[in-house]
Amino acid sequence: MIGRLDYLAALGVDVLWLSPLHPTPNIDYGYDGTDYLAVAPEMGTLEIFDRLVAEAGRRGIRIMMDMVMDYTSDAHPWFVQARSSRTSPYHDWYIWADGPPDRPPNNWPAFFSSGSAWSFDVSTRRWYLHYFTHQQPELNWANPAVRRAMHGAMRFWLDRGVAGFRLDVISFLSKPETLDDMPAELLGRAGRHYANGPRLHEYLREMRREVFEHYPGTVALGEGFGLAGDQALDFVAPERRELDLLFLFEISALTFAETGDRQRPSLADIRATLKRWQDMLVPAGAWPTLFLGNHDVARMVDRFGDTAPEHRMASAKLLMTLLLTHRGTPVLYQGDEIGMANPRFEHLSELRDVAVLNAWRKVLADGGDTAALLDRMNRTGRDTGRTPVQWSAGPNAGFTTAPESWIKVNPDFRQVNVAAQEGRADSALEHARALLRLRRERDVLRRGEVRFVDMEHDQVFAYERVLGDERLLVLLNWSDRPCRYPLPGAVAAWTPLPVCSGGTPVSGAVDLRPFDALILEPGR
Ligand code: TEU
Repeated sequence: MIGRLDYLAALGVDVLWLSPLHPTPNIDYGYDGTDYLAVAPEMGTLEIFDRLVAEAGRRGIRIMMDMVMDYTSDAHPWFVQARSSRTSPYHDWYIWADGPPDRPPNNWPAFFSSGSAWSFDVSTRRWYLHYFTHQQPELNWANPAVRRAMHGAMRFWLDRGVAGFRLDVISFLSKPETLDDMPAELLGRAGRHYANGPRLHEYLREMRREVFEHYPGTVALGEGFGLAGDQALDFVAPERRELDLLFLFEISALTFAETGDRQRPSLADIRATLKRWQDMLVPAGAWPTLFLGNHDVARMVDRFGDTAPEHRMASAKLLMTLLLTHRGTPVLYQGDEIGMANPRFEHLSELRDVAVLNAWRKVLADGGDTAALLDRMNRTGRDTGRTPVQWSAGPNAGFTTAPESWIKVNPDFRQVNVAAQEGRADSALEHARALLRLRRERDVLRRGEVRFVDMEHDQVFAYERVLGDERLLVLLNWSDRPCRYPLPGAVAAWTPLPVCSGGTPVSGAVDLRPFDALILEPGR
């Protein structure tokens, strides 16, 4: 990572969000940690971590950790002690329930095809709760000792100079009021039942008081999994004194059909959701968080763009233009800046996500269709977004000098990689760099009001950014069809900024090619 900081500085990012780096059995991509105050040996040491923070700081980049406080690994010493006996002082650090060993306490399901959210522990002869795999037991945040330990862990890393935290499934910390069965209609959307428990805001306000308030300038970015957008202000309105930023999943959810398979979201839905966030958050002094990709979903160019060879890079640049010209804090996902796309996995054994391995086991046990599972995982599986960043056309795309990487490198790395795009003006990489530079130079892109100048057009997303007398018009032809788009008449002439090479101005309009992204300012 230290060796790649110059690349990130040249890209122009401000904060580097690291996936969990604590010691872990690696059941779930490192989210299942066994020591909050240490670095996994395969990742480095605390001393190396301190060097990373210092080296990043020298380049104007701050480090954000991913704090997983909803649960621990079942190999965490706390859980090992908790399950050693009902009288262990750590027993109440987790969520237990009594009942016969052949019937879980209720119908709650676990994510990742892990069956029931309860597992029976033979040593204590009690059930314990886990929203994810059975190796990820839920912490009992009603226990003040758990909260104190978590606050201590956060202060430990803040004292080492981190910028703050991405707070994993922060919406799940407070458990439902009762252990009653959840309504059948929620079984496929259990996150709704697990999120926003009765004491959640109490815990977040206490976290702000006990931790963040003592570290000015740090950031609490919550993962609002299972939250509805209209609950956002309860978390990020300044007067709530809870979180600074919140990942809302409404746009991400547009790419999932009811069946859970993938669907192409409509421009109308994306536009309406972005407008709702602006209208809801900004007048209340809150702030949107913009993202299209992360480590839990397929690549953004597959989900929101078009991977046909003639459209892939144009659509990748269009998506990056949206992220970097809309109002809010943009969170970019590694590799999206060069237009990385889903690989094609040829066999289930190439996949690493525990959710897939559990589903595979289930399909085999039920005599189901593994080919159908593979096909679906190639569209929606989390592994599709986790293949190594493609640095070069060299072995393993320059990601590792090991004989092979932990997960397959997308075979297109020989054509799509950082080295091949460095310095090429029309590349996705240089486009992202130029947009980040523009964003630094133009306050209107950071703070300006968003005006949705056209809520009807079925292929062009048009919006303005306005701050005082600064004004930019953004036109995104979010389709594989060309379009002549009329320019707003209020301005005598519009001048395209060089950062986007698309579009051909014609009198009073502009001809947009498929996936052209254009930024214009009033003519000089
Ligand atoms: O994700 C929340 C979560 O449950 C998602 O993985 C969700 O199930 C997925 O996006 C479905 O599309 C966080 C982390 O980002 C994820 O990597 C972890 O696996 C999960 O929590 C448990 O910590």
